[in-house]
Amino acid sequence: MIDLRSDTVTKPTEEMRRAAYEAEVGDDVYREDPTVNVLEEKAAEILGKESALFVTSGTQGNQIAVLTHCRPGNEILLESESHIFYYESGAVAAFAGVQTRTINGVKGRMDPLQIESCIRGEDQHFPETGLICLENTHNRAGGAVVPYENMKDVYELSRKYNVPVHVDGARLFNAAVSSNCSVQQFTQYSDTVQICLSKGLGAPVGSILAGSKSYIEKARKWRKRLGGGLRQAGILAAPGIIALTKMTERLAEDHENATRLASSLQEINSIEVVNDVDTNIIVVDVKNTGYSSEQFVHLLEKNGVRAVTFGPTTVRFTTHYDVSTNDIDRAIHIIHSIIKH
Ligand code: TLP
Repeated sequence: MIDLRSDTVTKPTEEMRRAAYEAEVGDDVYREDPTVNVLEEKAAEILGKESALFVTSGTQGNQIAVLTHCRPGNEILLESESHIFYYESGAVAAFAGVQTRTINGVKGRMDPLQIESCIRGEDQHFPETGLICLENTHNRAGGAVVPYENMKDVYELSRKYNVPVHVDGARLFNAAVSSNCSVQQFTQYSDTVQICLSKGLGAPVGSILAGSKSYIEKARKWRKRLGGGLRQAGILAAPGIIALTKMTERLAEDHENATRLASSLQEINSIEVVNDVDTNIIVVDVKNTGYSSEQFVHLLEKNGVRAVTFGPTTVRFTTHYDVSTNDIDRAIHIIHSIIKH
């Protein structure tokens, strides 16, 4: 089975498994887990922030970010198809008690002028704008890189209005590798950032939330409230250290495989590749094949390829560490044969 459903399906490498086995551990709620401490220090350094916190998942990291930045009754600005809005089970409403104001982006990027026009002024009728959320790469825009120039513009205007900026950087290393720059080129234009260790970077579990020292202290309390204070978490942090220090550069291979798959899919008349394939995600529209996305995904699965539905007629493929170029060529062959017959 060639599993292209998500880069979340990657399994830990041998080295990660060994590191987990050998990890020095302690009780992290007492801040006595040396491996977690190393991961958090390294993450803060790499992301160019004062401090970092190991959290259980990307969703938890984003939720802690919103909870720490906002108060109930605040309004947050975010892109209409951002993960926080689209895929986190309504958690910002359920937990933080904030309302969302969505802005349609183009390739995942929001127009700074539109953001500015949505920031609330002083008026007793209005909620306070508590946070601007960006997502990079943008999942539903097909792994699109939001250029750091756009982030800079948003960040500069956010200073004018004193509204913090959080970046859902679940795949921020993909953005950095694709743009041939350091991750700090992006994170410098944010107050806080969440990055996932468990997607293309291959760790089994975990994300990092990074920001200022005082912010991360408050975030630590929210993590505890949410039941995310783990004990001998070094077992999980050890693979995370490898993810962060050894697995980022190789994301370029996933991007090459994605481009390879996309250009071959483009040759099939009835399939339309709808995104630009900046990174490791390919979104195709299959309506001209006569199949719905569900039928198409089912057919693929029967023939040994897994993908996910992305809309009624759209399907997402995601490349990652556990699919080789050979696997991609096999997947290409399978898809061509299914569509021919
Ligand atoms: N995305 C998953 C699904 O939840 C859709 C996927 O397969 O792509 N931010 C972004 C941009 C994400 O894509 C994801 C996961 C998360 C946050 C949440 O991370 P986890 O799954 O660790 O909670």
